[in-house]
Amino acid sequence: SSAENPYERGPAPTNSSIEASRGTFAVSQTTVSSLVTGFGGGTIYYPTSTSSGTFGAIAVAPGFTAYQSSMAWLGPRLASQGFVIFTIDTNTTSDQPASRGDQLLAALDYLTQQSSVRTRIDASRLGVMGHSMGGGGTLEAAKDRTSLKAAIPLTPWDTDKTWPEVRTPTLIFGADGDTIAPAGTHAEPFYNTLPSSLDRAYLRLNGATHFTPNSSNTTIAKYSISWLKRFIDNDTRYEQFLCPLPTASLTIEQYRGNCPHTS
Ligand code: 9J3
Ligand code: ZN
Repeated sequence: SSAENPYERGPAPTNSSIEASRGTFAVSQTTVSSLVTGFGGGTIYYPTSTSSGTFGAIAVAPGFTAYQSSMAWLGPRLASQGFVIFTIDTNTTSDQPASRGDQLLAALDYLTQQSSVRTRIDASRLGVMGHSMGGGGTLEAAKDRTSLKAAIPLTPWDTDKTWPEVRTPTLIFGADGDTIAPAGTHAEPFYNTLPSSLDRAYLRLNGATHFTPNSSNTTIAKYSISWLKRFIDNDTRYEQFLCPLPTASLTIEQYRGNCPHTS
């Protein structure tokens, strides 16, 4: 890590390093029992080596009727870039977004205070991600805990359409073909109602559905890695992938955001 930024981890990034199926850190994993309180257990993916210092950590929630397995691809993909990733199950698969938000925060507390990897984590650098109702839960968690450093809702669903309370840098993914949480009534108003002064971005996936975030996806991965590196690690080496704003492509129908970033 550099003298300028004690939180940067791993080598200088390139477009191919953020598109790769794995980063440079070997990853181990450990299971958390469903008998814990506050959430439904899960799997922690973490860099195996302890020689690079502590890491930022992110809890990841699934959508309605779904399990941690639906988000499992993000575990090794993100942890191998230098994060501790906790994919969780919810108490019940029908829990609503506000409950999923509380469960994401309970999972982060478990991770930093009780888990077997707690000494590997920097408890001041935490984030949340989630799919669909778990994406709504991601916004709910950020609203409830403004100290979070990054939030990434993936094709989010919530009955609350307005998020002016959020203070956490937030990257929202929508999908052009989403008929369950249509971007025009979920992801887009969620983005539009975040404070305009906030570091925020909206990426509308092209040729995608509500369930695109449930399988390995390079566009989701590369911009999630960049967002987490930029705002959890304060790693400005990744600013090049976020600013100037990405242009439309085969996989990006639209990208909106503020640029340059303020935090
Ligand atoms: O995948 C999701 O969490 C979908 C949200 C949904 O189906 O809401 C309808 C009740
Ligand atoms: Zn609201």
